[in-house]
Amino acid sequence: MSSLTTKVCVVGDFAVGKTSVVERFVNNHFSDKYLTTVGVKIDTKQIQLGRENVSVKLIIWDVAGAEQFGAREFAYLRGAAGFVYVADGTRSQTLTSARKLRQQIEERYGARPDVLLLNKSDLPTLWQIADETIQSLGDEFGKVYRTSAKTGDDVEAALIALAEAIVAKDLQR
Ligand code: G3D
Ligand code: MG
Repeated sequence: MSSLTTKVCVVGDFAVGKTSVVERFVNNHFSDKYLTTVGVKIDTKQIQLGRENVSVKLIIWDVAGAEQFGAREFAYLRGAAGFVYVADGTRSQTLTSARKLRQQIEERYGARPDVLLLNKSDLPTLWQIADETIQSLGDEFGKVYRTSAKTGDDVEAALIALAEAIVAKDLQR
């Protein structure tokens, strides 16, 4: 078994659920009492990828939301091996923000493995993103998941998919 430590950054608009998704993944817990993250919050989580027989320590940077990243936010992203883009499925403009951010980040740091989380899937009656849109997003982002930090749905699957993509890229070098 080989091991690897890797930095991933979680980015997206205000209140899409970035901090909640990380809390769910790291501590398997959901709380609706978060304060807006100031600047950046860093957590770590060790996972085993059975297929690749690799142990991965993810260092997860939860970067506070902004539609347009400034110099400080971009500095936080330096050295990231992969990105978790988060949008709120009940607010379609947050998907536009995630796509813009992805473009900006790619221009600056080059292409990196990524996943898109359309979060708050536990709120189907408020959902604003059509299935066809979700399918076409698969051409843009590495993988797309409908997640819920509240129920835990697909949060772990999404983060594991990202870790697998990072490991696959690492093994190519
Ligand atoms: P952010 O870190 O992207 O800014 P937060 O977002 O994790 O702080 O979440 C913003 C709000 O969305 C919080 O509610 C949080 O409880 C809620 N939220 C996050 N993920 C989900 C989810 O999957 N489902 C539902 N229903 N709500 C979610 P408040 O009320 O504290 O603003
Ligand atoms: Mg936050």
